Amino acid sequence: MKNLTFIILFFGLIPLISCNSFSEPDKINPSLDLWYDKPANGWIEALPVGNGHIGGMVYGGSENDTIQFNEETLWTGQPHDYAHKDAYKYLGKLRQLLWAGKQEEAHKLGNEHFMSQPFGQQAYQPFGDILLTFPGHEKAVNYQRRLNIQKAISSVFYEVDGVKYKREVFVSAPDQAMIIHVEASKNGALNFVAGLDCPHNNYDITVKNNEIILKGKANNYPQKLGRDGKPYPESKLTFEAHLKVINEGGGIVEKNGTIKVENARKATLYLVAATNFVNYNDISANPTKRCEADLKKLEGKSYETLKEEHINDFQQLFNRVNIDLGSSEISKRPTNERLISFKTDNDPSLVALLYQYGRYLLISSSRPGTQPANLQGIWNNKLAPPWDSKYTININTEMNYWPAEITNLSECTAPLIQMVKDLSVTGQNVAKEHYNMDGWVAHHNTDLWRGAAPINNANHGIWISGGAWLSEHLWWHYQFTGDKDYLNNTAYPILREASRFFSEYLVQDPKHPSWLISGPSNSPEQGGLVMGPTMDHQIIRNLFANTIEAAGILGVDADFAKMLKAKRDSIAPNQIGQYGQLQEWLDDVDDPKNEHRHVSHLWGLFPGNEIHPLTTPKLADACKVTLSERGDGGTGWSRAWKINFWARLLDGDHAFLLLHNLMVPSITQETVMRDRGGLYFNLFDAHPPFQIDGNFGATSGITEMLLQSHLRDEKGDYYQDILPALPSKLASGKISGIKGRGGFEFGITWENGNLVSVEVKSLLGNKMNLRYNGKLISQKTAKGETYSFTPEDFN
Ligand code: FUC
Repeated sequence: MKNLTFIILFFGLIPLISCNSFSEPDKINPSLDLWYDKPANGWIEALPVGNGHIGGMVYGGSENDTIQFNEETLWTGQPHDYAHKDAYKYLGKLRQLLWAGKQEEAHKLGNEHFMSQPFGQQAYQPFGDILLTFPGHEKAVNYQRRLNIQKAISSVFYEVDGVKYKREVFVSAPDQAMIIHVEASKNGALNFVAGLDCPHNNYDITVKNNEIILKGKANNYPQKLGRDGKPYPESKLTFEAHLKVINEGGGIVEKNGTIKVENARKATLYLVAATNFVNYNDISANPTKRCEADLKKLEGKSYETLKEEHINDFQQLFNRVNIDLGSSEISKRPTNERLISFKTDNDPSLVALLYQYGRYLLISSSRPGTQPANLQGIWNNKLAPPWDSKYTININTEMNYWPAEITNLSECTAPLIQMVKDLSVTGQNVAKEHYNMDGWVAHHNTDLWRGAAPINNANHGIWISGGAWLSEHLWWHYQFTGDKDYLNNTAYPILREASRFFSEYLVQDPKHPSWLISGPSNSPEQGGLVMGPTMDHQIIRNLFANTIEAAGILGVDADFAKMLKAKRDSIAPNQIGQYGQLQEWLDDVDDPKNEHRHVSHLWGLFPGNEIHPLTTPKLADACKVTLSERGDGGTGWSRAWKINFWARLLDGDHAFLLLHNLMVPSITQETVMRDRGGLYFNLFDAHPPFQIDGNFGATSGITEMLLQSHLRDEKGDYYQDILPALPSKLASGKISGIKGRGGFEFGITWENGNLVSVEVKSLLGNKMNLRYNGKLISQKTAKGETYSFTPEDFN
């Protein structure tokens, strides 16, 4: 009898036990949580989640929640060759006009005969919205909304009539789906309606078997005709998403294209999405089959399993780097409040949060097999997004990938490498049609269809270094990984063919017959078409150097490399002008009052490596003059670039000033082209409007304050410069997991502005040149070994 009472009591308790299993929110971590006490007021306050394939922006409203979502391949347009047939016939004439000082005529001729067909490229598109309605929840109290960037989970907590509610949203890479989990602390208290919406003109929503199915066809490009009056190719991508709802307790009703969950305790929703896109040249996939296959893989997996798989996968990348810059009481406030008062506060953990946020955003928008992060990563809610949310490759796309190798996310570069590979094919035809030359070339933008011809307007669209700059990233990947198979099979053929183009393209400068120059081109995006902008020369010099070195490592193409070396030595050098500035153009025409956002001619300082205070002090001083003239403002990405410049000039405090200028709240949602960069409350970078490059550029810039590895000794081994530009505002801290060229991984601790200890793991067994405060430790290393040093070890 006693036993029976026990059994009855025990089993009677089980429902209560499970009721009580509702888990409370974790403690806020000021370096790893974005959090707010209100739902998002508009898209740029929503919180981003993603797996490179699907992106979501979670608004977190208690009564009405919206998750706006994207799929990486949903663009306007179709496979298309943008090259302008026989444009090359005008190349000679363009050069003659520019040499004769007839720039306007050159622009006219360029616009008539030399531009992409049509003039513009296509646009990245939003996919749809998940709409969740919780009747009566407008009364929510104790509301909290957050994004934990270490677990990559966005969540919402609140209470209504004494019942606690929780929502979690993440996008899983291993399970290729967005997962939404909703839960109440009381049995039967969960009631909501789930629906889908879509901004495109042609779509259809049906409901069956607990699934809402959205099928549609992408809208055409928002404008019918390009600037040349020619029509944009129509859109041929079709898309499909399935939202499946599984409830625990209660029931489900399908009604009017929605699913209603009644009197449940918990429910999990799965969103899968796909298009018919296979690659830039093939759109033959079946989105229905893709969605069904993705959903099938989820069958039988509990929410807990999916969550665990997601966290494990995400942390395998994210947890490689830890940063601790200290925190204080004020770091505990909501993120929007921290951002507003950052201008006066000492809140270094907000810097740490922004730093890791850049890594979070890269992992969430760029995974092997996906498209690279575009101007907005993977997050876009507009049918006509700013600059089409495409790939601007005269700074922005490259900036997206500046933090990838140095912050231990080499894998995330795979989509960029694939894009360059595609461009090396489409760009071959552009090299033929526009220049009648071999190799490949890409201009200042590209899209899903890998357009490589000059777009928009001759005055800035004819810029020939897009492919060459992207190729620098292929070389970086080798410098950091030492992967010779990759160098041989992927990188080298692309570098070689990019170099082949420029070896034919460079032309003798009539004023300095011993110089080779580029042109027609421009210094992005000002001054119009010219012959010989400085930036082109710096980029081409690096491209040739990387190609020559790669050929040497692989033991191939010795004659070709010799020819490149001779040409490289003749490329017009950097010049210092009348104000002591680095000249942006071949002629000394810089305006000291020019505050243009692009500082292209400092490419050789960063991300290039040919200018540095230690190796070329005069040129480095000239860069300082230029930077001082340009000022400490600009668009979000412009400020981010300047953080990196000042770090390379070894001026940590000035670098921090730029970081500070980037970390100002940007309140206006829609302002375009106002050089007032900053951050939105969700810490997205504001050009404005939202443009993700500034986030990535900031993460790169902070890393450059702590470690630089671009200089080399006479044998070619890299110097690892420890704390080369430490700002006084970040006087104490530690970081682990960041990487240097040559395959080294670092753990660095510093206090009161001084190094305390450094640990170096040698990943490839290369010689190590560790430098701190001008002192050097130079030694051989064994692969896999870790070496520890204190300041006293440097001499
Ligand atoms: C370039 C920049 C703009 C903007 C756009 C996407 O045109 O000059 O500022 O970032 O790319």
